[in-house]
Amino acid sequence: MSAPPLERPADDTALQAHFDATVAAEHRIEPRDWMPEGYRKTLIRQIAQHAHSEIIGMQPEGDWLLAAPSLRRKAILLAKVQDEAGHGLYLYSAAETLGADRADLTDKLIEGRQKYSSIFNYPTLTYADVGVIGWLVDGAAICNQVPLCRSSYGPYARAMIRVCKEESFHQRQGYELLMTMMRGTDAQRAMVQDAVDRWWWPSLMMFGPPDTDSPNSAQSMAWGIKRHSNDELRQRFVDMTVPQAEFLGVTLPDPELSLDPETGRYRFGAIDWDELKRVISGGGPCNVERITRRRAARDDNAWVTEAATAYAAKRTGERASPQAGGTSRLRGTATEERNESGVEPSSPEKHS
Ligand code: FAQ
Repeated sequence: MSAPPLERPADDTALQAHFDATVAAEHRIEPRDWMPEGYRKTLIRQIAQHAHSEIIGMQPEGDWLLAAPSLRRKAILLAKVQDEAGHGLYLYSAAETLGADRADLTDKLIEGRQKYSSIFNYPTLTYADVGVIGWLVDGAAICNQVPLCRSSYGPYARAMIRVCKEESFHQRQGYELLMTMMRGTDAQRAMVQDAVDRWWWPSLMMFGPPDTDSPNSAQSMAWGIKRHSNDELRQRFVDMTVPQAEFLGVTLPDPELSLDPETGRYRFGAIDWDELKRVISGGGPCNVERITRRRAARDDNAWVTEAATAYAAKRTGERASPQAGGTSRLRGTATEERNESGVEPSSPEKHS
């Protein structure tokens, strides 16, 4: 809920005061409300990175779609990967409410001017990786994203509600897959342990740099965009996951992991922050592959966007701009329309 609107035109000071009061009261900022430019830019940065993560995040698991070990596993994985695409779409739409252009955001991703989560730069070597991504990566995403359902920006917070429901389901499917493998052969148990060994530390890095080295956290928390610090969420994830690992029967690859009897929280070993920096800045095992594939998807499928844009423009009676498809694309959509409906399109343009 947004705070009641101002009754009279106000200067920037009054608008700022109204914004501050809305955030302090834990009400929502909505797209047409006044907001400080820094707030808008920070939201576009975070939401765009989040959207890019969902879309790039389809690739590691997508690699296993053709090699899933059964029809059931294939159907589950297909549904999960499609969900990630949907999450990307909600998030790009939320960024658009702030004035961002989706095609521009995609260009920025491909040109390395915007980030996506470090975790998706690691390879999926065996089918156990699919289970471990569900359990650990979706588990970490849930820890991070449930508080974002209370983010101060309305469209982002509302998108997170549905995303989190679906991520919970993803996490359970991952855990169920791993439980099944752990009840299988020694070789299957070894595959699960190997996948856990490779994904544990990168999962902890998903939460971002330590609070002492997180330039955006303080302001984002003051604005109610982030609700908890990176370290706090990382600790919650460890506390939640250790008992799950014990139940599963795997060992987490950290000899320093131990329960602190005084706090009831788990102590864990030092994270390799140099690795996070390296992966974020393009030096992870799969960064080049991920972006190359994303670039190819944008370029190879540009005609679909052009055709859809031209078709939409024609339907609303607008003139399609030259960039939005050109005559050959218009011809294609007109033919499809005629074929489907059995009548000529209503546009007065001549199509051959
Ligand atoms: N990877 O000052 P902070 C998922 C960047 S979705 C890459 O602490 P902030 C679903 C950070 O952007 C996973 N970059 O930044 C799924 C900033 O860069 P900038 C994505 C990272 O924003 C599951 C700089 O470092 N989730 O998994 C990372 O306050 C399975 C300084 O950091 C979200 O995006 C990193 N790990 O906090 C899909 C959630 N960490 O822009 C498929 C929303 C930090 O200044 C399969 N985002 N950076 O150049 C957030 O909560 C926050 O943006 C953080 C970072 C916590 C990620």
